[in-house]
Amino acid sequence: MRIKSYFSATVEAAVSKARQELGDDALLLNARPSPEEALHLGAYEVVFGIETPVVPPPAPPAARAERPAPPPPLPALPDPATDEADSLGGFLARQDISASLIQAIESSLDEDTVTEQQLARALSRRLNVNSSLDSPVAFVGPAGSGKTTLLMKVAIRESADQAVAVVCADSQRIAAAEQLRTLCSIAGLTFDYAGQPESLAAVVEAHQAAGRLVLIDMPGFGPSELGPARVWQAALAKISSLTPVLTLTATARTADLRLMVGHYRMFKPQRLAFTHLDETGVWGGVYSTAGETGWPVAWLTTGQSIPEDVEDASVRRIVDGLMGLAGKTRAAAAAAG
Ligand SMILES: Nc1nc2c(ncn2[C@@H]2O[C@H](COP(=O)(O)OP(=O)(O)OP(=O)(O)O)[C@@H](O)[C@H]2O)c(=O)[nH]1
Ligand SMILES: [Mg+2]
Repeated sequence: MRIKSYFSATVEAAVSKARQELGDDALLLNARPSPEEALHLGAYEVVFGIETPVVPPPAPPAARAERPAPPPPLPALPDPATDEADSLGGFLARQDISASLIQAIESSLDEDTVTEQQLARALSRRLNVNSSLDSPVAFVGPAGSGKTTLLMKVAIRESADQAVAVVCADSQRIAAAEQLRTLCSIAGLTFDYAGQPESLAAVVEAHQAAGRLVLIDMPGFGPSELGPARVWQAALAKISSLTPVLTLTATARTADLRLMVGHYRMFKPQRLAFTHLDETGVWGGVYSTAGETGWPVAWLTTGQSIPEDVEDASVRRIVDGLMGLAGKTRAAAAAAG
């Protein structure tokens, strides 16, 4: 599969330009506002994949020709303005996939002959998912990353199958506990507060003993709050079979997510969750963080609505995101007016 970008003032104009050149068989992989460095080419970028070379139909056999002439080689599509987007590496880089993963993916594929399915398989190989819920879960991560919202979505969904207790360990933010207590009372969930690190393990164990799945809401710690972060990490370490879920915003850049992973590694995350996927079409941060850490992705969230906007992560969904199927849907909607 070859990949080529077209830029224009509107998605429709860029798509029509691409269709004129590539025909109807070319696959629309992504449509989005142009990156800053390509804005001079047009406000929107559409990315097309061309699965099979467009070869001119063979000339009718000459009366005396004994063997058909070999098909001409695939003509190159030189376009200095879109040079970067024409390569597989350029496409992956635009998705903000980390350089080391791009290198690994490129070296496992033959760029000249690679099909969309082969690329999807190569991308899938580095992903794990796991959204099972059978031991206490603590939602850790940067301030404002969507921990509490995700916890409530998961708690309400899971409460259909088992008893759930929500434990608030957020003593940092004023009214955090009250907000969560109110949400739990509306949803009919058991709520408890463990404002002191020393009390956390006992509170969790009491709910476990009562047969409840315990979901723990942790405060977010900034880079300058390493002291309290260590204290709470030690408190979490006392809970047996705990699953810490590092909750990150999918809108952050891959490099920033890597910093967050470094910062929160002390909590020994066993899973990842990504929020705010409704606000981005770029999945490289999700992919690179999961690929580089090897931690399974548990949940993806796509909006503020509790409990609707959450889904169990699947490899297919993440790979589709990377290949631009979300963009394809948007472009189709835009083209339909
Ligand atoms: N658009 C969108 N907004 C989200 C999503 N998840 C959470 N939010 C919003 O993001 C904001 C922060 O979410 P919280 O759940 O309070 O984040 P938090 O990590 O608990 O924040 P702290 O407790 O302050 O560290 C809220 O306004 C949420 O409604 C999502 O997937 N998409
Ligand atoms: Mg919170």
